[in-house]
Amino acid sequence: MFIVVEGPEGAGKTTLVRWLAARLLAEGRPVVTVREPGGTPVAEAARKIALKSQHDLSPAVELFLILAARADLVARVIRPALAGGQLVLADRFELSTLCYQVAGRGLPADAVDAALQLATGGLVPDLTLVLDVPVDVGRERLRRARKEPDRLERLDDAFHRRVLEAYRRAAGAGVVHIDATGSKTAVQDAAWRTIGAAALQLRVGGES
Ligand code: T5A
Repeated sequence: MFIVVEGPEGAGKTTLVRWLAARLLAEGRPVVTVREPGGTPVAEAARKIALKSQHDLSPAVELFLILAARADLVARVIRPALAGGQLVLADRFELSTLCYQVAGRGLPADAVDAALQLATGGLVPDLTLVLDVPVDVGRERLRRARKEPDRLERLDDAFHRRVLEAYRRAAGAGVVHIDATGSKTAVQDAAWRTIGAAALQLRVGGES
């Protein structure tokens, strides 16, 4: 099973991914956890440029850095883990690119779709949990956490509202929206219930 946690800045993705990994492990279900962009030496190098570069990067350069990171991560970590029957839990994946680089940066959707296909070979998550928080709530959480803002986090509220609206429009097989304005426990409970239901559906689908 391939599970992705998505959402805008400060939605609580990393917090939830860590909790889910620990809970799954406690239930005897080891999990391979990845965060995007990153997760291999090449992907970490691309991440550093995409998020920390002091140079001016065009939206296309940003896209190709992120997709280079994803192509390497998919080939070296995600596909081998899934092929070995392991559960993979990702902090961001393809939906981030559609929300940040297409909706946020304004790159053309068709061209980005084609590039995504090339980068992932068409790998689609079984379940995508989209954590929903308003832009100001996410920003306030990151401010309190004293996280050093990266290139994208420093962009204005209009950019981040476009990203959020794109997340809110996300739909399709396996996409589930979770209100992430509540407590960590409330978000964890909602995510855990959703994963349980999705796992059951996959099992039933696999047997029929
Ligand atoms: N990017 C990435 C693209 O542009 N395109 C792409 O295709 C991809 C894959 C990655 C950046 O890359 C961009 C998007 C991003 O700008 P990152 O540093 O890896 O950046 O971090 P993000 O994924 O952006 O994660 P954030 O730093 O925004 O935060 P999270 O992971 O959503 O939130 P988290 O868990 O770190 O929590 C933040 C704080 O809130 C608290 C936590 O304790 C923490 O202090 N918190 C809560 N507080 C109250 N209630 C809750 N329910 C809470 N949940 C967490």
